[in-house]
Amino acid sequence: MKPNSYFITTAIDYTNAPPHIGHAYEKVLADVMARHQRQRGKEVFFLTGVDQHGQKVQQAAERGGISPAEFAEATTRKFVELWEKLGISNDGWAATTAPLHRKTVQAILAELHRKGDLYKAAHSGFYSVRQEQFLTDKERGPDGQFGPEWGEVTEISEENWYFRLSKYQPWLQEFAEKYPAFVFPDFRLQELRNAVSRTAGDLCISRPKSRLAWGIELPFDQDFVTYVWFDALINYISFAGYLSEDGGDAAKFAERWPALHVIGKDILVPAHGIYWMSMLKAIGFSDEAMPRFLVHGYINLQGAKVSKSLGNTVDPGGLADLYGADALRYYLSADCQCGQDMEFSEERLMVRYNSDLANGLGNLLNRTLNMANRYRGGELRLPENAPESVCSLLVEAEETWGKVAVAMDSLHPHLAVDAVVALVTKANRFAESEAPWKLAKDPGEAERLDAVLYAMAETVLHAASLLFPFVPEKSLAVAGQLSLPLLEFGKEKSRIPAGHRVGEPKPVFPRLEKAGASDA
Ligand code: ME8
Repeated sequence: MKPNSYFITTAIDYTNAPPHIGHAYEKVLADVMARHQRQRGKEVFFLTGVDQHGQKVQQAAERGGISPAEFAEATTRKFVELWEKLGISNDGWAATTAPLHRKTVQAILAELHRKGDLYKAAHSGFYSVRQEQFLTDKERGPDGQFGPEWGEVTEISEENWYFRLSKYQPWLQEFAEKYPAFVFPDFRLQELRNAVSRTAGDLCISRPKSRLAWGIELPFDQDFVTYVWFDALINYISFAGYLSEDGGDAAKFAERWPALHVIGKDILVPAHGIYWMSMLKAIGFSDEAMPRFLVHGYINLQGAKVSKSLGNTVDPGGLADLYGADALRYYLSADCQCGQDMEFSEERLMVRYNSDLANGLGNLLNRTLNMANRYRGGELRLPENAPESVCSLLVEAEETWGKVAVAMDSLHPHLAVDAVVALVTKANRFAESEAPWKLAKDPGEAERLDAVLYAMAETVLHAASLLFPFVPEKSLAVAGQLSLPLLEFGKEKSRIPAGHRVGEPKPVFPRLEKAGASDA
């Protein structure tokens, strides 16, 4: 990552089924980090998108009696609509049927073919339709059978194209030793190292058109399309300007790359950690130009992974309609330690929102504006010799910026939220102990009352600004009521000008009550 740029991607979601809460979790997580880095003044490129090719999409389309292109397009719309609803602020959109992507994939295939990294061979064996891969004895369970995770398994024999994955195994093993920080959290790196040391054989990167037509044709053999993973992984560079006749984009790619890839725990091994890393090495990326991985856990429902096939899905769009997009964003980003699994609970969503936002920031905003309007006609002023308690709250507000930055840099957004919540809690306690409603009755305390109201307003502004990446609409609503712009890193020390007049309080965070019925 270049010092002034921040390139973040998510996985691209399969378009064989509509989005679920796990997809929403990942996009919100990446969005929070992208928005935070924009506040830091970084040139952010946030890329997300959809994985439109492959057997899963072809099969789903066949079941629906429409073409794969129509099917992928219809599901893609559902993803696009959901990301709009959730305020996902992606700068790029990776849809793998786009001509630019096809061109990039074909150019890379042609290059690998030219340098002898691809070869054609016949293979017969067991094939998992669900996972779209040949299986080996390693995949058999203790009973000698292929488990249910592989779906329907059939024995087939066919010629295909292979990528010399094994050629890059020694390099990858060494790389993982030398650069342990490239995978977060640590225990996933260990998992990857183990997998690399067990890697044997090459990667089949084609499917005969007779079996699967819905993919990108190999540029050197028209009877085949590209294996969906080989195609999909390339999105991270094709939509960032890797291949472009236009020199402008190539320059942008050089500025942006390498990326931080936000992915779920199921796709580090082998797809990203082994295939993608080896592909990048094969097309000439140096060790310094290798990406980093933030590997998040799963959202579970009653302990089981959310998935359509288990029938235990929660509809993220429905939740956003019911509770508001920001309530869902807040819950997903504040209530989960990145890297760990999370048990989805509507109850928890409401508890976190009500305690941190309705009773916390909302209450602080409301009482600040009420009292500023009642006692001071809405005008704020910080007297020169402010009392110690006021100075200490203002210092705490400023120090929270550093705590948030450290938490975000160490990929712990929930700790960033904790730091802001602690600040708001302190400010509410400060309000209780200073009791401005009492100060207002004593003309001798006029200066202290000014200082207390000022410190409360300033804290609201700091907290709302720091929470902007998490709850952007709500933060803007808070700033609107203060009649002030949100603060950004580097400008966080600016003081509210003397005589500034705040607006009237209107509830920004109405308490959430159990509404029920959000199951899809
Ligand atoms: O894997 N909780 O697509 P996908 C949290 N197209 N995250 C989850 C999840 C859950 N219950 N279920 C899935 C693919 N995810 C490929 C990616 S990238 C070049 C190609 C995450 O739709 C999953 O881990 O199955 C992945 O990061 C993303 O959602 C898309 O999953």
